[in-house]
Amino acid sequence: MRIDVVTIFPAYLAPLDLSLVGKARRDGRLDLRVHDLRAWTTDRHRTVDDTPFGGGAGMVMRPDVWGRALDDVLPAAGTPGRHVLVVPTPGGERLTQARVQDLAAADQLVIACGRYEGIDARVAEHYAATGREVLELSLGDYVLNGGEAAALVLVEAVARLLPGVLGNPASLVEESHAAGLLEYPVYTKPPVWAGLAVPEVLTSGHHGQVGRWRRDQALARTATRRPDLLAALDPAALDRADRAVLAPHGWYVPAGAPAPVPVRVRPARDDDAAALAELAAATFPLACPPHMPAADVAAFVADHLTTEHMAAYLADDARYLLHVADAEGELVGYTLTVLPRAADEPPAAADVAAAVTARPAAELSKCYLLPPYQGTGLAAALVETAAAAAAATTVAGEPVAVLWLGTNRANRRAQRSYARQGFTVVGTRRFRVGGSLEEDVVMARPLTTGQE
Ligand code: 6GU
Repeated sequence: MRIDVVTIFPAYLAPLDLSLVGKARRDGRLDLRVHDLRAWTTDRHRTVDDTPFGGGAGMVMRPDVWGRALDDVLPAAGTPGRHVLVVPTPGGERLTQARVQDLAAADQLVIACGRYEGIDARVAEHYAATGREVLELSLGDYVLNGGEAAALVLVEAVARLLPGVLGNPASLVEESHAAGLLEYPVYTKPPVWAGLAVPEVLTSGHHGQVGRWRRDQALARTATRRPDLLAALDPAALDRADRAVLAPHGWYVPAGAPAPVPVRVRPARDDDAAALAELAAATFPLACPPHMPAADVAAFVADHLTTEHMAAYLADDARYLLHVADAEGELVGYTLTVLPRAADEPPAAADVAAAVTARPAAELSKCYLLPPYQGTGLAAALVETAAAAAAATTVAGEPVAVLWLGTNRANRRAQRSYARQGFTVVGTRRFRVGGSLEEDVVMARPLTTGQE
């Protein structure tokens, strides 16, 4: 590959004689030429800049000087091969590994390093208009004094992808950004340093477990440091184990979605009431057994799940806890937890709760998800949040110690899911849906408070 760098500071590019890039040049894999822009000036002072039209601070690089330089360095329009004019500028497209890979496949890069306030805008316009590929690139959201540092970055990033430049091309496969994820942490000898031991799995000799651990670390790091990269992942690249790692970081892969989605489980707010009612009306029928008359289902929704009901639950936070799964503003799941009444109040579901325990028990009355989110791990996150909130409440000075729920006997999927979340079957109950009297399985799990 050939790379030409045009700059008023050729000495700035001296490091490109060193290390892998220097070796690639000596080996003939990279034909790198650095040009002094002032060679194309025509005046005694070798002037490359002038004051900006329209006024303002600083100086702008003259298009006539750049035009003579680039006409010499770029091949004529229409020359076979891919010749790219790269203009580093903080106003350019953000440089990514994907773009680096793309540029590594070109025949020639001509990097035009601007200084001062930049190069007269007609330069990029002219070379694009005459059929050249022109690419304005930025390293990131900060300002450098000129394009030279960016040229160093680009040459190194491109050169290491050229065939034969890296000693071990396998290291290109797993490195950060190659798979759309940040790289896992790496360790070497000694096995204990500064009191810190290398993670045990890495010395175990289990290649499968090492691979899984590294993948988990890469996913977790990406979730915390670069959530923007997760949002761009293809779900086809995420297996079940990957999804299980992402869920506790608040990322879920709903069925049919083009990418993982960040979902926040949070207490419901008063202004969620209408959206909650809509979600409840959409999800409740899906959990009813098929033999249940539609009219009974509709009656239940009208009697328990309207905006007014939700507003009433929200207003009575001594009795009800509502949590929602908020997917970037869309409610995709919710729980309703009913706190126990004090001993001197008429017992609500005391028949069931008493069967479970003598201690205060809260009822997980509702836990529903939109179908695409079922099986994603989001139900567990909702239940954990509801359980933690219930455990943090007290009734007549006693902490709520049990979370229980009733779920339709026919809904085996729900029962399996609750069993995975620590619930065991403790009994049955009758549950009225409109005119239908249904048999529920009652399940319960103990709650631990933060202090225990
Ligand atoms: Cl490519 N040039 C300059 N001058 N500043 C930058 C940059 C480029 N990328 C980030 N900041």
